[in-house]
Amino acid sequence: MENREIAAVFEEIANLVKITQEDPKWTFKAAAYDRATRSLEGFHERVEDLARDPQRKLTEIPGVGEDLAAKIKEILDTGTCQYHQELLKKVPRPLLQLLQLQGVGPQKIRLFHKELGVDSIEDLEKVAKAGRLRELPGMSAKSEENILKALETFRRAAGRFRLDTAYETAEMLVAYLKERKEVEQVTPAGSLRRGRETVGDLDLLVTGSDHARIAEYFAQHPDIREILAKGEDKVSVKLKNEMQVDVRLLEREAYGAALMYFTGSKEHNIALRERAKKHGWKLSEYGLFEGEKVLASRTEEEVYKKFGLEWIPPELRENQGEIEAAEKGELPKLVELKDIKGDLQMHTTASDGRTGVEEMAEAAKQLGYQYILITDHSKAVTIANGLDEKRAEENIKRIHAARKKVKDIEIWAGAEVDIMGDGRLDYPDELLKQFDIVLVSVHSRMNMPAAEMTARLLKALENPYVRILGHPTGRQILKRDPFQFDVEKVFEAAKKRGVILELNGNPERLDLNDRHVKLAKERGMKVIISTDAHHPSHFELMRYGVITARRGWLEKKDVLNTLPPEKLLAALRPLPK
Ligand code: DGT
Ligand code: CA
Ligand code: CA
Ligand code: ZN
Repeated sequence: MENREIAAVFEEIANLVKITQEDPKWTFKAAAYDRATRSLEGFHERVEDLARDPQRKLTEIPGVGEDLAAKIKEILDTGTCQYHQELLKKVPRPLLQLLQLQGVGPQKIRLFHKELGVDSIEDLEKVAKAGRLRELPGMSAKSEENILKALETFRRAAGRFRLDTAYETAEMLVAYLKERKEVEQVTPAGSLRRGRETVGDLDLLVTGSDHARIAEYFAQHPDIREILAKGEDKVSVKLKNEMQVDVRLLEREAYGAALMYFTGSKEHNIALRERAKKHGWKLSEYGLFEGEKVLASRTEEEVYKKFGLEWIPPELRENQGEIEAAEKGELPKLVELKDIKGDLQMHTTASDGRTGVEEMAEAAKQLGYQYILITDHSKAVTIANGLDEKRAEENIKRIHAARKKVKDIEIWAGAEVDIMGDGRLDYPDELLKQFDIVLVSVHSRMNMPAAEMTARLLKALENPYVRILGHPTGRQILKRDPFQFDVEKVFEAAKKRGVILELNGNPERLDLNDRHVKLAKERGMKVIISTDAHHPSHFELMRYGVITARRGWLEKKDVLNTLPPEKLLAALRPLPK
């Protein structure tokens, strides 16, 4: 069992305690479970391994006392916990779904449930549309409108999963399938292979010697909730995490054609089929045919070649000009994970990160990075324990001290400085000038009208110390829409001033998104890809940033943190004298 699965149970307990409020000490209890949840999510080793070690104790985990240690043990042993189950009986299941709405927490859920008898998302939608929420204590017409917006976002997102969730699930299933000796190849296709920011369902393509037996084996996976269809060459299932998986068993001879077909996108496939038609050919999941004759089918390269095209990387297959570029031999040579030489946004225990500067630096070195930029939050972000001026100066000293301890990597002192509502920065210039690199971003008042937000961003970019604009649109995937502003204007101003745009590679954000990244490239701008790591393990999220950059057609030269340290510094906006 993974740490985050245990953490998820604790998180739900905390929410249930806050919704029911039956326990006389509920605030205390909820806080304890909240603390333990965070601590489990950030714990540096597998809790399951820790539990197995007779020399050690679960109470080594910060925020975990005897009582919570017993609960963890129970979850590890039985997969569930009595206390959690009892709490669940007190709350209608669909009510908990409300937690997925942006800006709706346990307190509001309790309020809606108690005052208006809301038991589900559907109920909430009804009372919100009837204008009944605004009358509740602590609510207003504005907060009611926000709930309606959150409902709309939720409806749009329903049934889709974040790229990282899909990736992890696919990796787990691929490993499971590969355990069987009958299985030869397993490749995730569909939107996952194209690296889309969200994935509807997983499409796994399998070749092997005994289809029926492989299908039988797959259908026994313990994470399957329901088998939707099972034939000789296809199994469709719904997993316990609600994700649908289509497993297709294929013939080796047609693997390339099938891989192309099921990778999509549909638009890309349609464009290729049109091309086939012009030649009097037919393209299907079984191959490229002229009459009965197979022209190509075994590998993707062969099929593309027959069309006179270079092989097209899956991330580009959206019919956005990639076929034309392949025809001219002008496909971009896309940036790769191994090109990345450093990470330029991360947080430490000074603000809301979970480890210190040295641990982050050591971990970065392990990845072969040549530099990192520490960017703890500024004071306006109180929930992330942002640093006031005095603590920021101490943090700079701490970062400088770490340089002496961890060699062979540049450790730059930076900050993620908040852009205030009026576009001013959260720190004065006297402090800003002490950082090596200043990154700025918006974390508050994201609902302001577009014109006001545009002015706010433009004002922030005027500050001569600003060198990177962090997560420029503020969106959180499947959770929070981007804030509204004039993207073209802000890009133009950033370019003029030499401010680099961040592609925040954290899969919760992917901000800039693929289209904005492509737009930036078309405007002749560079980006940096960062992970916004709060723990060394988050450095791995770089892969999602790189995938998104690839979807935006970026090459190595378009991404500044592929440069060695001195070249990167030279490419940033020059600092005032
Ligand atoms: P998703 O699952 O919604 O994130 O998106 P995809 O792209 O994975 O779509 P999915 O799972 O419906 O189908 C997988 C691939 O199969 C898709 O990318 C292209 C191919 N495909 C599916 N339906 C059609 C179709 O009607 N025509 C063509 N040409 N290809 C299709
Ligand atoms: Ca799919
Ligand atoms: Ca599918
Ligand atoms: Zn941020």
